[in-house]
Amino acid sequence: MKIHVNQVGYRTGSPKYAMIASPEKPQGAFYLVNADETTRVELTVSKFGKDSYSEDTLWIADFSQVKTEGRYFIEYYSCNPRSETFEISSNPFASPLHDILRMFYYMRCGMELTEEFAGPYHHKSCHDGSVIRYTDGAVLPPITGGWHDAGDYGRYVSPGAVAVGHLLYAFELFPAKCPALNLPESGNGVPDILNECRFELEWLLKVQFEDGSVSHKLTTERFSDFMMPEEDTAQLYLYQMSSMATADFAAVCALASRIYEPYDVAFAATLKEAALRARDYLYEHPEHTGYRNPPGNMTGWYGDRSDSDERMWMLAETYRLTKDPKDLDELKKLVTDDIDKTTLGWFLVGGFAGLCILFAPPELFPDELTEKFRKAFLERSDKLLAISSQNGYRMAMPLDAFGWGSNMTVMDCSAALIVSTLLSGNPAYAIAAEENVHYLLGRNPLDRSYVTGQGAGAFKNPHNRPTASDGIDDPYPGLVSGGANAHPVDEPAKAAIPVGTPPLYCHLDDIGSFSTNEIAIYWNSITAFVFAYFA
Ligand code: 9MR
Ligand code: ZN
Repeated sequence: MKIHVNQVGYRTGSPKYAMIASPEKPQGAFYLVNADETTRVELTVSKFGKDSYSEDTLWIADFSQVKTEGRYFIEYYSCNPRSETFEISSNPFASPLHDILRMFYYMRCGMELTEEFAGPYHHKSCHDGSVIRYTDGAVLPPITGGWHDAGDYGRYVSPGAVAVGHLLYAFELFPAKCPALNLPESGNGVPDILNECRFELEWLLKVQFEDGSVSHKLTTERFSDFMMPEEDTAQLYLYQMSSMATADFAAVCALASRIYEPYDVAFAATLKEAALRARDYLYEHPEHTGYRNPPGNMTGWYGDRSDSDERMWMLAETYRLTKDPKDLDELKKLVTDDIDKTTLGWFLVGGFAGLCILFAPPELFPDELTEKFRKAFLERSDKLLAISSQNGYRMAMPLDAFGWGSNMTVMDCSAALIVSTLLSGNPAYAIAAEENVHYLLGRNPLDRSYVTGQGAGAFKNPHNRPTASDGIDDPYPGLVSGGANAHPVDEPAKAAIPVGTPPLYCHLDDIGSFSTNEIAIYWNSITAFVFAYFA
């Protein structure tokens, strides 16, 4: 028997469940015990039965009625087994949110991370050599700044734009929740989440070409071996444009222009000018220009089948910024019945258009357009509510969605549910979103918290080059793992996880497992969006 809990904590006022996996009906009672073992409350336990996501036979213990703050664990039959300990408190998610947001500082490229801010993870400046422009072979001066994408040291435009998009919308919708981060810029009068996003935005501005189009990525030809970033001195290439990168760039620069306007008028103007140049390029080039790695280039592909959703996000943001009627006309044409309107992913970005339109000042966008997005969020969320009530771990996430980076999908489902609560006032959606947070923080068959440093079972071996090379046992705090992947492609995971393993068991905390245990900026950023709502 195993008792699975969120190992960080539950909010005082929220429903609180522990999942008990046991092939047989438990004969004894379950108790919620406070950590100094002075109080014990017997819990009501009900049978769930066989869970399709894990194939575990589950019982669910309900301790929603306990509202006294403190540290607790759940115990079976006055002896064993015990769950990990956790907190019940008004805001258990503030500490993980801080670390999840501060992760971006550790990902900064092209500047020294000093001991003052990076502690033991300090390292020298990196990736600051000259750059070859792939299209014509020209040698360019260093293009520094931006965040390393993930466990590799590439810098890719669409993933970077999407990560900034998550963070800026977290700031716009939940400003009071965004904490101070102790950054080199802290104390300059600008909220730290904006200080951190600016580091990426300044880099994005450097990879726009003269004609307004935007490079797809700036990387070496192939992934480096495990080494510190400053040791990776292979030649950097600024690769060719893609329409996906150009549209994501235009969208996030237009969004950022409106967000930074109250803090720095000149920066806002620069962002606006860059956004409109990228938009105008795309007006002149209506065809989808996909990205393919040229011969010899083996770094991340980040391909996309369609750029319609990226153009839709761009036009929503540029229209909101400039009120140019042409943008609205073109936007309306793109908002078809079929286009995705709710996803905040790296290749489906329709949800960002949704956030832009749904939370704009009233009357800016026509009602019938707003209504299409509202309906899409509510319909998706109703499906997720039904799914969550039908599986034992209460995952508000489809069973077939456990691929590479599934924790992003888990958090994306939560984000859609949160938006639906904001739109409808119905708390049921946010409650389902919170069940996914419990999964992320350890309430799963592996007892694994997918955020480093958060919870007794937190994963420790992210596929992350500095973690492999810095000689420090603990990884950076606040990293979100890619998560369970029912179709792993790396050797360690393929060896450890037999084909047909139930999705919730398909994770390996191994530094070599890039398809289940890598880290990425946009996995952290969407998690930050969700945690900013609950914190
Ligand atoms: O996050 C990406 C995931 O959705 C894809 O399935 C996977 C394979 O194409 O690539 C992931 O992105 C990786 C990128 O290509 C390179 N940097 C590391 C990213 C995270 O694994
Ligand atoms: Zn670097």
